[in-house]
Amino acid sequence: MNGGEAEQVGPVPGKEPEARPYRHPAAGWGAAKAVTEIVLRQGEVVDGPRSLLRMNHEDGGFDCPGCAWPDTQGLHLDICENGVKHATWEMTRKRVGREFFAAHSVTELTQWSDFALEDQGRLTEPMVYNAETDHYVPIGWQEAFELFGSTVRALENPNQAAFYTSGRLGNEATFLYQLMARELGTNNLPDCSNMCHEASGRALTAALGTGKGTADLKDWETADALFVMGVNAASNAPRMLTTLAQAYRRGAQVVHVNPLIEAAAGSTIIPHEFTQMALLRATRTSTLNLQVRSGGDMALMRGIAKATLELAETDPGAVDRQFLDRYTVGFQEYAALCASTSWEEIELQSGISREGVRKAARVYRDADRTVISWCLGVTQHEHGVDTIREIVNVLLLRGNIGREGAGPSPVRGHSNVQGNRTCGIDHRPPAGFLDRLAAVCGIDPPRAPGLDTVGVIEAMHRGEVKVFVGMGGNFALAAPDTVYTQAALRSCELTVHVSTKLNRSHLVHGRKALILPCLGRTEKDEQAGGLQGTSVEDSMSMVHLSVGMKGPASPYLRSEPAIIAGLARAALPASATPWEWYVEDYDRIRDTMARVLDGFEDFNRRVRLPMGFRIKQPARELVFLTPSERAEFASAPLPDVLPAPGTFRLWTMRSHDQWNTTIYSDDDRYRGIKNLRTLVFMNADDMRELGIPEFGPVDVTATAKDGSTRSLTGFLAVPHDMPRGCAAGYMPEMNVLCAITDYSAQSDQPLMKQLRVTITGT
Ligand SMILES: Nc1nc2c(c(=O)[nH]1)N[C@H]1C(S)=C(S)[C@@H](COP(=O)(O)OP(=O)(O)OC[C@H]3O[C@@H](n4cnc5c(=O)[nH]c(N)nc54)[C@H](O)[C@@H]3O)O[C@H]1N2
Ligand SMILES: Nc1nc2c(c(=O)[nH]1)N[C@H]1C(S)=C(S)[C@@H](COP(=O)(O)OP(=O)(O)OC[C@H]3O[C@@H](n4cnc5c(=O)[nH]c(N)nc54)[C@H](O)[C@@H]3O)O[C@H]1N2
Ligand SMILES: [Mo]
Repeated sequence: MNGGEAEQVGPVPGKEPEARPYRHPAAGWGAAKAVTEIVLRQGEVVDGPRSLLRMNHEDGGFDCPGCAWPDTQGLHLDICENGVKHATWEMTRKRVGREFFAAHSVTELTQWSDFALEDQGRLTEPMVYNAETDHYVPIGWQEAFELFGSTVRALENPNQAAFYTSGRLGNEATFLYQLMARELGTNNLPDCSNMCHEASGRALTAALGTGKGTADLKDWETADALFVMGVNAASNAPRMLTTLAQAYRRGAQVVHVNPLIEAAAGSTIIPHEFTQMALLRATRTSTLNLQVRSGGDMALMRGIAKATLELAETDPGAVDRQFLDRYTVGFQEYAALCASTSWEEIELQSGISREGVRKAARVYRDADRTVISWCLGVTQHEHGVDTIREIVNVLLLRGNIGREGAGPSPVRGHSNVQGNRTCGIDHRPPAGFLDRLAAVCGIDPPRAPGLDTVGVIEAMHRGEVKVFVGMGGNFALAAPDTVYTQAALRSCELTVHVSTKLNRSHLVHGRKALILPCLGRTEKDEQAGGLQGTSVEDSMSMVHLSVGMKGPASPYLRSEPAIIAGLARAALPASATPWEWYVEDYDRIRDTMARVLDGFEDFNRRVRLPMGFRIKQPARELVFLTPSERAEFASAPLPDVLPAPGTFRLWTMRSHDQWNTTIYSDDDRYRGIKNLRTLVFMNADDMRELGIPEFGPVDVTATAKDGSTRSLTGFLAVPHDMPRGCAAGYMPEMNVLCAITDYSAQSDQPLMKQLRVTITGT
């Protein structure tokens, strides 16, 4: 698409919305067809496919910039439809250069759809906002750095700056970025993880003394039971489908817990099994589906624990007494809590009958080894931390930790979001990390906690944060409370975005604004010391090197480490940190990281091993870095998750055809939706009761914790198989509904899966 003909997101004029149940296996030919269309649309007929064959290789090539699912050894075609979409989106031949910005004012561009903005192609050179003409105009790299440097140097204190990270950033750039922030004197390091797995980190740290899951892909491949909770795997972690299908074939149990029966809870055609593809032969990816109510996961887990403990009265093998005695604390209290939680309460709060809960408990009891995994359906709730601790309680009962085929396994989002945290993106950094950073890097890092995503938005609003740097991502759209967040960004003195593509955040800018275009992960990164690779960490703590294959989209692009070094030198002219020297050869950054970060010893050698290396995890070795030095049971009360009469619990989620704020089309294939994003999924009985017909227009009004309301009008209601009292729709269109004050007291995560709404026909 070109010029001003913005494509509408939402009901498309002339295109009829469709909603039909999807009755086919996930992946397979539908996915293959979608891949072909995407590749052709991006004009990548020649380089695209050849580069894709180098994705996720064990002996080089680049890491898929899509999700954080780990790579499989020896499998050279383990790529998925959505990974391909994601990589080709970056490899497009379209360019958005200075002529484009000269032709369109910022005010004009704000009228464009988000799809149209990103669809202009790759950014090619640094741009600065000119307030007099309301256009972005070219600026040299050095001048751009100096604009940042002089603005930061003029701040009254460093906490007036904030440094956001989107989870794509490689480890080496991550390390330099946090070093710059801390050398400046602030821990204001909000990141996208504040919106996705903050709850997981907090719960696992409290229970097990590690912020990450302990299970790896081998464990998934050897477990007797896999629980998959609150994740739409077929769209958001598609390579998990292969693991689930293989689990089913070897006779393992696969239990899906989700208010929706998502495509992964059916069957799949494994994409690299060519005979399966040819014969359209599908393998099941589920043995049990439990349609919990929104927020009902904790009650379900409590029920599984209760049933397991009941079994243990006559079946001594139901719980692992030795493990409990040797490695845990708090079991007696938890057992008493399970006994005193009534079945009625468990049924009511989970939305699952006691027979259903007992069935799941039976699966759990009969499995020697169990992995429980989860994603946003569990984390983005008020009680996300308590729910994950309840998951760990269940695992502890049967000693499902510290051995093969078992353990907790959060499914992370962005391809390096886990690595970002490991390498120092943390607004609440542990003292030990800061001590080592101080000793090795010779800086005096601030000790006071910094601001997270929600905190930064509020501080910008109050005028306390004046410089916002976005290292990737699309903060203006991804963050909650769109109107409030955008006003906050506009009140800044300077906004800086390091990006590959044009997006909304560039248009919602401060008084001064920079767009700094960077190399993508698919591109060659040449520095003085030769071709550089950068490392990433997947969902399962495997760290490996990613090396780009393609020539850069423009000769003026710089790598993320180089851009950070330029910004740092300008803001800290007298810094003793060898910024320029680091950028010449990333091995030098890695050598420093090896001295600062736990588990990164001998980093440069180990990262070059065929599959990289796994960061050692104490909890995996049954060493628990908790106050009691044991795994700790939690005994939290069950929250009341029932919607008040007349209201719904609404969650926001992704369609199959989007990557967070990047929307590829208005379709959501596995949920049977075509040509529609401004929709609300509802239970058919709820719609009938409210007199709302299929595709009937509705108003959705959310009431925040503080009583304030936010509305969307003219969304179309679509009946879907889901529990009553639940409703769902797409992010980021629905982010306006999520008040800035609505974040979890346990994790500070915005309640993106727990909006209290009324829905009325119009
Ligand atoms: N193609 C693609 N891949 C992606 C992304 C993308 O946008 N596109 N985003 C990446 C990122 S950053 C992340 S964090 C992950 C997100 O991966 P997901 O967590 O799959 O993301 P969502 O689309 O928000 O889907 C949430 C799921 O939770 C379910 N759910 C909602 N409420 C509840 C509940 O109360 N209990 C339970 N058990 N389930 C519930 C929803 O029905 C839905 O299936 O995916 C990553 N991968
Ligand atoms: N309502 C609601 N809101 C949500 C969520 C939800 O479930 N519901 N989910 C939340 C979650 S889990 C997340 S992770 C956030 C996502 O929040 P973000 O990570 O901030 O958003 P993305 O859409 O992933 O960012 C896309 C942009 O990243 C830039 N980009 C792409 N590749 C690169 C690269 O290699 N380098 C750099 N520097 N830039 C690049 C491009 O310019 C692109 O426009 O959204 C959150 N918002
Ligand atoms: Mo995420």
